Amino acid sequence: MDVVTLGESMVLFTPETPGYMRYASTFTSKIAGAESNVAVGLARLGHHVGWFSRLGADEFGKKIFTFLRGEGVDVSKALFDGEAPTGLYFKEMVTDEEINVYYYRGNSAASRLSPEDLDEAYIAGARYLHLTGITPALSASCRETVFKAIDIAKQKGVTVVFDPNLRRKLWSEEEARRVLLDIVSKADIVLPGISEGEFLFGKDQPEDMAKKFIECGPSSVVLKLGAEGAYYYSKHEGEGYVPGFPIKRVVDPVGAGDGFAAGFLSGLLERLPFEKAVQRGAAIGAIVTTFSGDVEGLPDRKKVETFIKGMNQ
Ligand code: KDG
Repeated sequence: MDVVTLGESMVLFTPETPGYMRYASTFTSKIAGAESNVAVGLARLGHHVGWFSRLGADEFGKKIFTFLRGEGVDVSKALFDGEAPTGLYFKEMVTDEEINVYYYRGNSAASRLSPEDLDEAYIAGARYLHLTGITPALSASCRETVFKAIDIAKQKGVTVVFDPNLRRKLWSEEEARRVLLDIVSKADIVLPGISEGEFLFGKDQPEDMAKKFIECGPSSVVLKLGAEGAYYYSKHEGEGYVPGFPIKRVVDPVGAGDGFAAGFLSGLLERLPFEKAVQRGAAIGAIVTTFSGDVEGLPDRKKVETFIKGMNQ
């Protein structure tokens, strides 16, 4: 495997009409979950990627499994749990500016993921282990799973890539800060958004904030700056700003960070210069915002290359 990732995937329901969900009568169902979004993004770019989690042994679990397998993600390590349901998530597009998410994932099958579910050889066989800060927020056993996966990766020389993906609805600020910083200190590469950096370290300029991340332990940090692009700092690859890609209209920003992670990781896998890997991340993040749904806009190689070329002309 090029990349192995783990974490909860859910069925996503979106009302077919804008406005408050209480007035919606028809919903579209899609697939979501930060880690599987990244996996789909990498698979579409032609990489070998494995994702695992616990899914409910129910129709929604089967829907997620089938979808991810159809996208070319290796799901051979995914587990079906007969004791708990697949988590659900609703995305309410009230207006272009107001988007709300509602989770129905407490005690879901994925929240029962535990360290015993980890296949050491599977993780050890990957070049990168991708993790997010969503999984440790789900339950104590999920948190232990994340730390055990990091231990395995570190013992086996697998590079740990961590996206803090702060989800305030899932845990208290204090706990989130403590656990996310602990994971940052163990990761090799971190991909925070600027607001996550502010949450962890307080308001700062990107250069100073990046230094604070590096002082915690990682060798590289890529700070996502939204429409402004990204700032990266790497002990071995230098530093710099990568401009954002202007787009006409943001349709749905959810999933842009996962697209960024997929693009960036694919650049590293292809041994592109670090700056070019960040640029590919920024390009895919931008493309994703122009589609409704968390994975629908993830591009194939031709599309992202054309997009980057078009913007650089
Ligand atoms: O990054 C997008 C994810 O937030 C979305 O797909 C759902 O995993 C999800 C979550 O926990 O919010």
